[in-house]
Amino acid sequence: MRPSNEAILVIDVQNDFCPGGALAVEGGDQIVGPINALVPEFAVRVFTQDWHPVDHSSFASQHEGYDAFSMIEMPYGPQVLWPDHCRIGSEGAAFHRVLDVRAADMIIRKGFRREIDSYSAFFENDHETPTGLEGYLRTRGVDTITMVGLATDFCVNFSAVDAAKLGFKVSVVESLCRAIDLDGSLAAARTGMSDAGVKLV
Ligand code: VGL
Ligand code: ZN
Repeated sequence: MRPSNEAILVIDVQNDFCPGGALAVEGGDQIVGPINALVPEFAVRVFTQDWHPVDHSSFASQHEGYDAFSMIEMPYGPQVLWPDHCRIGSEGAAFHRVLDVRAADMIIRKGFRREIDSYSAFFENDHETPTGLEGYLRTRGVDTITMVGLATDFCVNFSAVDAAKLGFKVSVVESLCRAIDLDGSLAAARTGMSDAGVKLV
């Protein structure tokens, strides 16, 4: 058992990010068993769930003439347009059936406002609207976070960098993450996380 100041953050281990899903990440399902084995070592256990309304502005289907995986300028900055995924209440938004969700203390949903996406578990993509997770972790006495899940270069990356900026000690277990890797986004994410003081283990 790890000490009480350490939390595990399990990011977006949902059907749509696993093989067969709407935004499948290669090998996404391979990390589920090892994550189940690791979670019980932690005193504080938070899972995240990407959770979008059917008309979410990050969906390419909402922007005429734009294809999935193209870029668009949003009021809060550049945004990748995605295939429709993790629609609220859908099977795709459900956690992978093998993931032991019973072990979670807290499940935080993100991306539920139509106008703004949220990769990070801490702030929406404007980098200033909080999700409330910082307060949850601090009031539980957490100062150190281990992160695993999907996808390495998007939600794990943004969550890890934000947590480090907030002053948490952050480790990302790369063997328990899988990447989308869009145009070198994995390499950029690894550099960005290292520069932010995130430990890649
Ligand atoms: C994610 C793209 C869109 C992720 C979520 O979990 O990394 N990526 N929504
Ligand atoms: Zn999403």
